[in-house]
Amino acid sequence: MSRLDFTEDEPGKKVIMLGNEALARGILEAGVIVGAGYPGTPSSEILSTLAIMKNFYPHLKLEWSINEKVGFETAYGASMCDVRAVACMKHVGVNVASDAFMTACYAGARGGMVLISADDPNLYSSQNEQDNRYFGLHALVPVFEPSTPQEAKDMLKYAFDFSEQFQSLVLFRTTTRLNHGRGDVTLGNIAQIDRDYSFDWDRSRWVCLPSHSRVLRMRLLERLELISESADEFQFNSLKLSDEKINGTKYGFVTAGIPHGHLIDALNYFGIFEKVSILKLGLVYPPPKKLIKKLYDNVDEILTIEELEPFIENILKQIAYEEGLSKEISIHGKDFFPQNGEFSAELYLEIISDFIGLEYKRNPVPKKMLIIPPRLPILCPGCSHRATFYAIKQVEKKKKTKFVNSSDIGCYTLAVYKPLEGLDTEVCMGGSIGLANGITKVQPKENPVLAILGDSTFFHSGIPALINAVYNQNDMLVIILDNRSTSMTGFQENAGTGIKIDRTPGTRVILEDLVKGCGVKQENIWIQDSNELNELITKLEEAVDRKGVRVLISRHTCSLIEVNQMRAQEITPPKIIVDQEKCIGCLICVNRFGCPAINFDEDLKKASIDQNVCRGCKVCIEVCPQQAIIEEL
Ligand SMILES: Cc1ncc(C[n+]2csc(CCOP(=O)(O)OP(=O)(O)O)c2C)c(N)n1
Repeated sequence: MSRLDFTEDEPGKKVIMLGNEALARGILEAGVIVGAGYPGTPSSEILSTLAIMKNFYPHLKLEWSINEKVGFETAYGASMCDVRAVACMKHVGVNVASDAFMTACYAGARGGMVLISADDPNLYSSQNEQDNRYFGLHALVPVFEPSTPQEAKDMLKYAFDFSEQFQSLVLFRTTTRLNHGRGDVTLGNIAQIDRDYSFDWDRSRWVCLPSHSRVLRMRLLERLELISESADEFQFNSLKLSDEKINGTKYGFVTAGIPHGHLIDALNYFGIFEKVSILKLGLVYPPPKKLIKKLYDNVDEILTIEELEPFIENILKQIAYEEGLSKEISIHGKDFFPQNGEFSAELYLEIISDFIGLEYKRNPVPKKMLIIPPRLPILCPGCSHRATFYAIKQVEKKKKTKFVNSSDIGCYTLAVYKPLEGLDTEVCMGGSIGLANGITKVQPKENPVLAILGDSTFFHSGIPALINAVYNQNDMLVIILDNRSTSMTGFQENAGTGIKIDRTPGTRVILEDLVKGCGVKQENIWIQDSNELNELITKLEEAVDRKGVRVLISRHTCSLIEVNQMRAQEITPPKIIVDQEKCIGCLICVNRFGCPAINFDEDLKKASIDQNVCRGCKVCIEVCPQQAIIEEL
């Protein structure tokens, strides 16, 4: 395997890196051994980059864990053995890990331990836009936030030293722009940590029963106090003071993370960078009180710029109150910047000009700008999920009823849009079966309740909800869309494929055995290839009619993976065409099935198949009532 730049052992070399690659590099340079987590945008490339690095640094022990709680615990178990360890996840993953995190913070870290939370302002690929800095406040754990890929690497490397120095966990918050942006990064030394790793048999520390945890909580508070006292010296905090006034007022700004770079650009745009004071935080919690007081002493008005919640703003206001300064200094934040979304460069110019009272005219939109029409996200051509949702619709129609389709998070969530409109709920991973437990208790029986989720999601958090359904006799039909992949987040392997993160074989977990193990009766389990549409409809009908907890595994490899496998084996996919003689222009294939490979000629009133898009799944052959869609042999 050829080396990629981010794997080089060449300190001083400058490399352009994705933020997540820079984070992985920071982990490598810190001498971390164990890395675990669960995929989720925008965090996924951190562990997968480490998996590439493992080819050259075999000391790395990595895994895709089954969910974020297990990922966090895997890393924390390693920390108990004095090993440096990292857990990586997206912001909502921290909700899943929080049960472990909220108590692990008491005993703290032995080997340096960092939890990376990749937050997603603007919900580019998430179900909410929660601000996970509050998890640090909640758990009394320090929160770091970097502004650039270089800083992300350096700050993360330092986070492991810091964690060991204070025996504290560190919550490392990034946002999508940092994770998925690129920048220059200067490579550093790759630390080799020479220690006798082994478990520390200290029950008073690791057994968190009440009598121990009362003591541990006092230690946690003492630890936070020590960190607070050192926060002013934190090497990634900086204070730039200016004595100049603008229109008779001395202005100060406080930022952290991505907003810092945007602020500098905006100040330079107005030519006022030298005229304002700026406090940049790398450690956003606990706050550096002396630096903050210095800023208060130097300015009249402060604007805090942070994406999502007024986290820093509230801390600043609290300190001003404690210092008796709340009437003398005005601290702004969410009265200027929104509490939602990601801030555009334009927004900084508008708001900063408004805050200071500067002239600013919005840049006119160029007349010849390319306007891209808004398009809904759609399932891929050949996606087996389309076949399953189409089959569900057919059974619904046959039975002249409406199902409650309690669903989940994965590629299949896109089936919410026309023409499939196959989802009625989607809240959080595993929520499909969880919600169905409640819906089925009260919904009239003429509306069968379906819980529809993917294979990775079932492994992640569907299992307890299924056991709950069996135990409590909550009638439902669970449909597991087994495409043998965690496709939505980048085709990561999972327990069902049995391939580990470094692509070596692990032990495969057989989905149907698992379902049976959850207590579902053998006669209530069906397995069907999703792309064999007519058989799928037959089995679905049977499963809908049955009572109790039933599970149908609709199985077909993700079409993107399948097409790549075919290419690798130089297999040409079947060529599917429309027999123009037989096509009557009924539009069922377009308006009800909705595969993007099928086109319709409005003049000829005939369908056709775009061979550049079609993946040869053949499902549309069974969709066409005229038998006009055929395989060209
Ligand atoms: C708690 C949590 N962790 C991670 C994610 C990110 N995520 C969204 S869908 C998904 C998995 C989808 O895999 P699967 O269920 O197999 O469906 P597929 O996309 O393959 O159809 C993940 C990891 C999330 N939304 N919530």
